[in-house]
Amino acid sequence: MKRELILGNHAIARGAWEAGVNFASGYPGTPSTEILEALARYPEVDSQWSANEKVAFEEGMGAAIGGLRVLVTMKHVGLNVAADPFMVFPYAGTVGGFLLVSADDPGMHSSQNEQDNRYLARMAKVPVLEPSTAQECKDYVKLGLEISEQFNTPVMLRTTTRLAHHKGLVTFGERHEVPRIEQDLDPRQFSVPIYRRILRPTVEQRLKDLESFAETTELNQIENSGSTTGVVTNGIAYQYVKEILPDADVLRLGMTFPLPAKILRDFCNIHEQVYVIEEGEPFIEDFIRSLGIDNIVGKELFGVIGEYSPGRLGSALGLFELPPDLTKEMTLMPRPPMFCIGCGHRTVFSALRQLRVTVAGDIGCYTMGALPPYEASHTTFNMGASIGTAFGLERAGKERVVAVIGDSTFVHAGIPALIDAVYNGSKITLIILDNSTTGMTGGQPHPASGKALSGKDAPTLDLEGLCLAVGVEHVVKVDTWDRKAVNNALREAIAYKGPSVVITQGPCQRLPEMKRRSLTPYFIDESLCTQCDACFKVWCPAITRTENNFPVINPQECTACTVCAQVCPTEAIYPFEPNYVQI
Ligand SMILES: Cc1ncc(C[n+]2csc(CCOP(=O)(O)OP(=O)(O)O)c2C)c(N)n1
Repeated sequence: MKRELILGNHAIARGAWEAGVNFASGYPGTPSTEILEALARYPEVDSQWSANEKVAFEEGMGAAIGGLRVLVTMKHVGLNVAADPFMVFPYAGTVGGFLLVSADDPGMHSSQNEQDNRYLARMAKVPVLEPSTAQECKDYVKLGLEISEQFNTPVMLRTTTRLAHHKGLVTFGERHEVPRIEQDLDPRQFSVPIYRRILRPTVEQRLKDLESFAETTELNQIENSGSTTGVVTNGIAYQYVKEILPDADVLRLGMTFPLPAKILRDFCNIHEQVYVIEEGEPFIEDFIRSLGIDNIVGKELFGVIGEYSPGRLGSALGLFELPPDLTKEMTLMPRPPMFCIGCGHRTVFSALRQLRVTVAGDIGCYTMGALPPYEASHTTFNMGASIGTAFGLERAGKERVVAVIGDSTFVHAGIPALIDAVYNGSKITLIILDNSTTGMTGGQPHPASGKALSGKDAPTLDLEGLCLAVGVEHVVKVDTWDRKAVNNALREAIAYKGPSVVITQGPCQRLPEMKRRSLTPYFIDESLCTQCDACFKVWCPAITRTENNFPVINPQECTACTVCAQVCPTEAIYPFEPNYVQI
């Protein structure tokens, strides 16, 4: 059998393919995105990006009660969006296997919060599997789907950033086609609350059955070397434990909900001291304490905030000193996060800064509008929150309130809020930054980009038509690189008597097919340059200085967005050479 060193996320995709998954849906979000991107390469699986996580979950739920094997992926906060169906689905139960991948992000590498979704699973009474290696990322997909079918329940596969993005050796297997399970849809199982009441005891019985299963499943394993020290661990932390405490006895929990009370009791009883080493919240630890066991050490030593690492755990245990923080010794150029070269969001935030309006921001690359040099976006909470927050700020008496949202985020969660703003008589201005992609997560297509996950053409949502259809009377589209047009459009929209929308258009310059806006980069003619530094205030990383203090544009990086040329008072910036072609 072939063995390869692959990403945890790619192993999950491989596991889904091998396990005969027929349908997969999700919404991009770090650290989950690569799963569906990899799965899309297998033609046997019908894989798609959905408009948001709730829709992805519901589509998966429909496919699973229709008898297919299903994988649904999302980052941890995505499950907040999908929480409504997630809490209800277990009552009806599934027909085909349904596996939800919840990718949590301890350390908030790319997230708005730290959130341990095992609590959401416990609330929904859904079993949780937690792989520790790339091989298990693959194998647990099949096991999870089998548990799902055996107990008729959705199952959560919980990963964390380091597990999702680490590489490990994985042995590949063949795909096993799983025939669709034929079952008529009985309204008594799948509809109205009156029937749900009848189903309620089933949920409790299933949980009891799963508790018994947790005591016997091979997902939970003890590695015994006769030590007096025991470690209870899970997920990626298991790999760290093996590195820093190679001689300790280890109880590795591959199933963390429901937890095996008897196994935990016995393990803690036979060890003098037990460390509970789990990234995130004290989920396992609190359960052990609830059993009346007190010879355990956990969060008070290892901490609850951020990611674990062998260094962090080893120094907490006093096994070694962490080396001094080398970065503190080095003088690095301060480099705050920046818009990419040629990014069309730049003009919008310079205009907003000048207009001195109140701006409710959202989640995407444009979140950086809150940072220097712009500092023109005042709030960021969760996806889609800009419009509702702007509405509330207006109700609280703020004038000239603007909401800024990306196209993917607008489709994800902005549309109902815009409908509401119109319905409730708001006069906010909404800016939709239409770069034809989900930029922040690496450029995934969405319903307004005209492409599907497969790369094939798809119907393109008409953003302008949609805004007009929900009742916004003032809707304007502008070229996002045209500074004057952006400024004028914003001024007019903000002055408009009712709600208004400005759609700033220009594709993300990081999209492979959009790499350069034109093949001719721009150039600064020193004979015309007065060193006024106006071009520097565009804050484009492609513009640096020569030894003689003249600004200079790196032709390899310039995307010919033209914004610096537009601000130059002496017209010293123009295309390098009419027929220039980059080599
Ligand atoms: C509920 C939720 N799902 C997914 C994400 C991950 N995520 C962060 S920003 C973003 C969308 C970015 O796309 P867009 O709004 O079009 O802005 P762009 O980055 O392209 O400027 C996504 C999917 C998240 N933070 N929260």
